[in-house]
Amino acid sequence: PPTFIHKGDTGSRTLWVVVVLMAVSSLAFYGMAFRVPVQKRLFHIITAFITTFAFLSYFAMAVGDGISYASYTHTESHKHVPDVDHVIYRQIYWARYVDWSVTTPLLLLDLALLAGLSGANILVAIVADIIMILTGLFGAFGQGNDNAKWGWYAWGCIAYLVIVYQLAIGGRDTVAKKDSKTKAFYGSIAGFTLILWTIYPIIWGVSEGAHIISVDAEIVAYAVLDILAKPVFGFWLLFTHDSMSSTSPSV
Ligand code: RET
Repeated sequence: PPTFIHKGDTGSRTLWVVVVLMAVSSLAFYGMAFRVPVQKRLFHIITAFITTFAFLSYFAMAVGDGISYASYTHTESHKHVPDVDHVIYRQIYWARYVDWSVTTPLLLLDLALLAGLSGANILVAIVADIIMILTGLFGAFGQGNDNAKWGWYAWGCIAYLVIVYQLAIGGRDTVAKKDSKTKAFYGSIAGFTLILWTIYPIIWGVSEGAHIISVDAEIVAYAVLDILAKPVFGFWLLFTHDSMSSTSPSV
């Protein structure tokens, strides 16, 4: 008989906590947007949209929408007995990928505008980002073929390296022409982002990928990362940006 792997109480509670945190930070970001001069408002609007999408996606997952089951076969091998194949159905929270496909490009836009990245560089980073998220989605739904699954993962990691290159090399080169405060701030917040973002494919590898950790552990791990990558990133960006006189988005 098939086995079903799904969230428990910890997962449910965690999802609701994030719903509330994303809602509260969205309201704060919209509030902050009204209080800054319109020339400074682009960062606020982008950041408020990021947590709004996250709020909607977490609301979906908390009420049980945006979730499907993907099956895989687990083969049990023992000496002297024939192998036994178990079909396992594990929950896939695909609402995440809908969220990420919109919000990670917006996060990159925040960083790109801070650094003053060119249009071409911004587009390359955003297209690589969309490829990265969609490969993760295809890999998560891989129909039991491990080679295909890790193939998708490999394409996603290559796309991620393109993003790292644009932020670390491209961003550093363009921000070098700006004032020292912006330069230092970009170094810190882009560094924070790259460290954080690198943990996502690791979590994916042990949850959707290799099915090592439970669905609850997966929900908690992504929740912690999402709170750091969206509300914490957002407050840090907006408070710092508000206190800087010279930095405004370069569009
Ligand atoms: C996947 C799997 C394929 C390979 C790579 C991935 C990277 C995902 C990242 C996600 C970042 C999400 C953020 C969400 C904000 O709340 C898709 C897991 C490289 C970097 C920042």
